Amino acid sequence: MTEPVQLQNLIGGRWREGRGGTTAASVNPAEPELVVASGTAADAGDLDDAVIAARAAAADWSRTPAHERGAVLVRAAAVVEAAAGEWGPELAQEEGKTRAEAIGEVLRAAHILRYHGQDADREAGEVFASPRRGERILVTRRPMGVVGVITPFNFPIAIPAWKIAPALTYGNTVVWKPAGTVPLLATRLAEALVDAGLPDGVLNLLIGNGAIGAAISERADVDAVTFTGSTGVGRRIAASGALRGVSVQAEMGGKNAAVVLGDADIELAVDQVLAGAFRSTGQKCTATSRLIVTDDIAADFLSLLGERVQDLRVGNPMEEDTDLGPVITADARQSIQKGVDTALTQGARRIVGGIAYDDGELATGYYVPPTVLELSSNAPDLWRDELFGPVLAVRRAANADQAFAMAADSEFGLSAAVFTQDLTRALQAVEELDVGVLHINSESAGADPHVPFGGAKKSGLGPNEQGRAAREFFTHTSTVYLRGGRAGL
Ligand code: UN1
Repeated sequence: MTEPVQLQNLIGGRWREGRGGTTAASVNPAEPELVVASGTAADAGDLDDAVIAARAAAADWSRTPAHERGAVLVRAAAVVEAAAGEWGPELAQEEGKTRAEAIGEVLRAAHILRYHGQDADREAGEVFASPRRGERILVTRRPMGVVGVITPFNFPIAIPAWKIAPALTYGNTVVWKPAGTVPLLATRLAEALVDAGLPDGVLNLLIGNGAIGAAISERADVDAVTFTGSTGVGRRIAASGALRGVSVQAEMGGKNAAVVLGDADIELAVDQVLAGAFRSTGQKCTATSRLIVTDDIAADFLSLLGERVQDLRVGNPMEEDTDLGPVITADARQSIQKGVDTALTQGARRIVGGIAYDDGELATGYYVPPTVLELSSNAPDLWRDELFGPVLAVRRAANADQAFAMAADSEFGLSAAVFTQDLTRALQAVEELDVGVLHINSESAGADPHVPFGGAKKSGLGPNEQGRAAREFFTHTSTVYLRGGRAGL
């Protein structure tokens, strides 16, 4: 990629410059001097236009048969799939995950679009008997109207797809603000939907920084807002929505534990913990950031894990043999390193990593070494705080009961992974771990589009995403007391 790709906003079916006058650009976090894409940011006036366009398109789109709405998504899925070889590398350069993961994410976006598109031909409500003669009670579903969609950097095309696809199939129109660091992949998804025949105004894309996202969440004429990102921003959006009577769905932080019990298949557990902690450079809300190992296997397990982490190749995500790319920004790198330094000051034991790169391309790019720290009981911060980077905090447990209690020791409850071949222990984990997503013998990250996704405890607010759960947020019920209207029948 030599010249930056030119970006525009999509408002009312037209691609146009933002009127904000400020530049919205993404840089390559592996080589920050390289601008990946650039355009003019949207301003408050553009947001007004986008909401007006989305409102104007809402009535017709909501009356378009669900089958036709779904067909647009199925066609968009084909466009995205065909472009994976091109957009995957763009994603790797804009976000920093490896090329293979990036191509995988583009294909995942296609899968999500196809699932929701095909699921449009579903039953559309329920019928209840009535206590009155000659009457039926129908519980039908209506779209919310105009939905604000605010998406994070870490899955620049898959998370937008998993919010926008159900928003659209359920008959809503959308005003979308992607993270300022990844406008190019947002543009690609919008292009795919336009190519697939989405009518004008049904999806509006605004590029720029967080101010536009905040402005979306402060409008009373947006009917619902769906957000994925940090806990602080999610709570502000939810508070702002509550003040204005706007529904909010917020997917936020995680401090997800992997629990490895003495009877686990060690090779499998090491592979999965590595994947959970270090794929996407640890930048997933579902990433494994805490590891609890029982004493009987701890020494062997940690020494094998340490060797495997040492062997991970950190480097440019576009190179074939890279395992870990950079994190998204210099600020992210700094705050992750600060979290590591604090843990070391508090007495954590360094198993591997932890020392910032100080020269060469790993220092110029926003690289953070994959790090595993064993915590003593007085190193509380790293056990509690989400760093959103390639850092794994480890503790040992005397037995399975203590291990599950340690896993539960978090204000968050997004995901967890438990490694055991003992069915009784696996069932105990199902009973005791209060999480939205539980993986038994697989990594803590990963989610399919046909089943609910969302966090327990402080990880999420509002209804879950995906599968049937999605309709709880993107529609409301309308209960119809239905009689024929002719007296005596
Ligand atoms: C995954 O685990 O593959 O922001 C998806 C996130 C989550 C999605 C995780 N909302 O990382």
